[in-house]
Amino acid sequence: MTIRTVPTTPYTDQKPGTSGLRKKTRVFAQPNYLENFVQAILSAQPELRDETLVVGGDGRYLNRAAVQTIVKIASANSVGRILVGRGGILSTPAASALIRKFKARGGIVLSASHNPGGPEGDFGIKFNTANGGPAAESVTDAIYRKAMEISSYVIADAPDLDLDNIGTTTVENTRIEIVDSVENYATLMQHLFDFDRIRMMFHSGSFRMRFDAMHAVTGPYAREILERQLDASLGTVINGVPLEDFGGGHPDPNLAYAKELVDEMFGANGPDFGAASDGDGDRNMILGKRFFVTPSDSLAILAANAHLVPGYRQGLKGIARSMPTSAAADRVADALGIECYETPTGWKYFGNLLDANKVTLCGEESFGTGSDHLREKDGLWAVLFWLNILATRKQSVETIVREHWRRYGRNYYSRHDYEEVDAERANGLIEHVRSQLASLPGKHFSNRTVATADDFSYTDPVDQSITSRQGIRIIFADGSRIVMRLSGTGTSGATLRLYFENYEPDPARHDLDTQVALADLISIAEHIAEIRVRTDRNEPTVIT
Ligand code: VG1
Ligand code: CO
Repeated sequence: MTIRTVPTTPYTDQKPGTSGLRKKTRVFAQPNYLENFVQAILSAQPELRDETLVVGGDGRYLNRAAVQTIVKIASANSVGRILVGRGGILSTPAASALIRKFKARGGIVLSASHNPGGPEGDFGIKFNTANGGPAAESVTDAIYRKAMEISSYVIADAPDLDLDNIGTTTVENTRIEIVDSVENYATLMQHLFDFDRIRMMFHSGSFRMRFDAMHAVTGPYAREILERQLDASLGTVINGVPLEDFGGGHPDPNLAYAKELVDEMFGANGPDFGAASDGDGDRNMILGKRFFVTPSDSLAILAANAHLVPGYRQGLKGIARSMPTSAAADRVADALGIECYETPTGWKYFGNLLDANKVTLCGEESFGTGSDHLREKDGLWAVLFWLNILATRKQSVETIVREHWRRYGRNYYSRHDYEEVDAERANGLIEHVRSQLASLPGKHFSNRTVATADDFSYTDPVDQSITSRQGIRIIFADGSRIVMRLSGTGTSGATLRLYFENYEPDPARHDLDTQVALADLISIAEHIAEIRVRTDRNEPTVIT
């Protein structure tokens, strides 16, 4: 076998975004585009030499070919051992689990998460470090610098791997193992949750569940755990076969895109519990019969009920939520007498808090929840957590949520996304609001008064690093908020995200329609940010 050195030139757009490099598939299909970035990762991580690397992806178009390329480049760069998910498939949480279990020095995960796949869709690549989590900014910056100065990469001239059969081969001095990531992941879940109790609930025959894998990566994991190990009836998992184009869908588990599931849950005689996950399996949506649980509420409810779950019976060390996520979890943390940390958007900011044992549960409003069992958010984990709570409390999802609101109050919450807005106009809008920040406090809007207004800046409590300009917060006297920021994960134009939160302690007012409960905040945002004129849109693209 020989190693080839291939001359190449840098691409100027290879700056890693929120969770790695995420671009249109056709951008990735350009000659040497993927190769450059993979070589940049390996050059920036010399400690991978002779050590273990985990490789896999969410199964989208280009996944298999990209895995073959990565394995050959990693072999040529003297990586000691490569663990590849069977079929080239690894969900993001399963990759995190493998890195931790086998003490790998890193992992390369191929995914554009919830963005559509296929030749006209999106593709992505991200690097996770030895703790199993997304690389910190210092690492992604180093990768970017390598990508910008690259002049060649090395690749082993080896035949393609048989990705579909468990086994070990050797390329150059690298051992390559095709592994069953489903088994490893399922074992981890068995240690956290009361599988016997959940199985009994399914055996009772009076509990029905539907899980929509959206033709994305979670299908094989969900079928094994829910249908085989927990005896949920066959057919509980729908759209369970991963497809290269996710069946033409948008593998984003929310009320807009998981329509098949939502229709069934809100239809006549729907199941008792519904859930869905995204392209790479790290997000989750939780539904009851005719009932939607916001991700922010879900985090708070998991925290309030964690003592019912074996893996968390000893109690929680702390909770962390991203800044735009509602403060519902803060109230639970208060009641439990533990700290609640507020971080910038993106899972990487939870890594230090988890590694330092400061928090046990983490969550984001964008359908992401997770814990110290991994360093990524974990869709199926959240679903099993809910199942464990349902099997213990023997109440409906709606009853559990309503009781929670009665005790802690309700944080009405919604996010409005304006997608593919002209980037210059979107930046202009944010600048326009930034310029008003100093003058907003004390101002009255209908019956609300602005208490504080700022651009969120975060000082990491562990390493004291500062991350600034993470989103505009306009906070009112009663704690209600408007948050505005631009997405870091979009692949065309800019995506403007507006987040609205209205705290309502009075149980007599817990039955309002969410958009109605937030209506005055929505019009205040329009007044301050001139969204219609500045985006040239009459309404958001997606409301969740
Ligand atoms: C979005 C979400 C954020 C999430 C990120 C990655 O980022 O808002 O909460 O961490 O996607 O999720 P942004 O910058 O577009 O708002 V995923 O499922 O890629 O791993
Ligand atoms: Co995802």
